[in-house]
Amino acid sequence: MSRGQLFVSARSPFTGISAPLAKSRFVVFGVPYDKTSTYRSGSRFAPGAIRDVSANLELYSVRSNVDLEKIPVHDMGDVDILESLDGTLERVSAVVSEIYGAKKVPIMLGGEHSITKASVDAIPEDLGVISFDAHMDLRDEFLGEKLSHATFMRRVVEHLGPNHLMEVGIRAFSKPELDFAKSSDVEIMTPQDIRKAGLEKTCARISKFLSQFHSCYVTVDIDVLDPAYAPGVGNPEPDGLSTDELLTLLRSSILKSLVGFDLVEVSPHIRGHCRSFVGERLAGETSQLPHFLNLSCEKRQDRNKGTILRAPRDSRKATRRRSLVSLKGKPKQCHGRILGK
Ligand SMILES: [Mn+2]
Repeated sequence: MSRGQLFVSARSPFTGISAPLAKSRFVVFGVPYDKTSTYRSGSRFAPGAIRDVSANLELYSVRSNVDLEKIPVHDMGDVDILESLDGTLERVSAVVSEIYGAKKVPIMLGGEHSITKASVDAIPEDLGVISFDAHMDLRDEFLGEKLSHATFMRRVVEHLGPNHLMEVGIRAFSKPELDFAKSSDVEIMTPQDIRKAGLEKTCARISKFLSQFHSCYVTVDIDVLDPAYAPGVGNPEPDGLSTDELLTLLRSSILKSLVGFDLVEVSPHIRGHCRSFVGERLAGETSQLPHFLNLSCEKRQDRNKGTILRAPRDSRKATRRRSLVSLKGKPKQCHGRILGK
């Protein structure tokens, strides 16, 4: 058993099917940790909730015209977290290091945002980091802690250098964070900047930034979205991005040089004022992950084979196939959408 395997426990897999590790370029794992959350904690429940939703979503992407069912993705399970932040981050780094060492792309489901530091630390590359977030998370310390969900990005730029970071969708920060960002080379884009420039020019700016580096890492704090689209977050901030804006900007961030991705701060138990919207909202938040995977694979397939994929004529048939057939060809029970609903 490897060191990484020692620190994870199996879970019901992402999308309902886990492809063999050897055949998968993407490796999903969860980190159910939210101990440094200071407002609405609960992101420790997100890895399980995201998997539940993913197993009940259609996997065909209208945006990228790619079928996630065709993309082998391995789900390692969840990191067995510790009480201490340092100990948990050490385990996260060990798992990411192992995935990276196997030349695969880690897809990490948080958990709170501090885990991003452990993931970035484990990837020894000339990294450009794109952070989609309402917050800068650039405080030098917060509530007496040098490392937490509110300070981790300051530690990341101390490690990589401030010119390696672009923060997109930023609209909540303290004056010292703003002063630090202005006096260093951290690139910041507010929702107002994005709307003034337009999505096309913003995508070009992101691509240009990433072109300076050998590899790229993308982190998505779900609170980058407006609370109207994603109310279940630890620290909601109004005036955020729409789902369309985020997915469009992600498209320009997902390059062939991508070496790591994470989605953090989803708090699935926060229901806002209308319980009936919970499932829909969570689905909206988490469905971005399949889209991300599709976008990444689309470019690879186009490059390698010029593959043209068509939408299934009967999506129910596709769902049924996903529900009943494992990648090994043996019948397998998993969470499929109930046919006819
Ligand atoms: Mn945030």
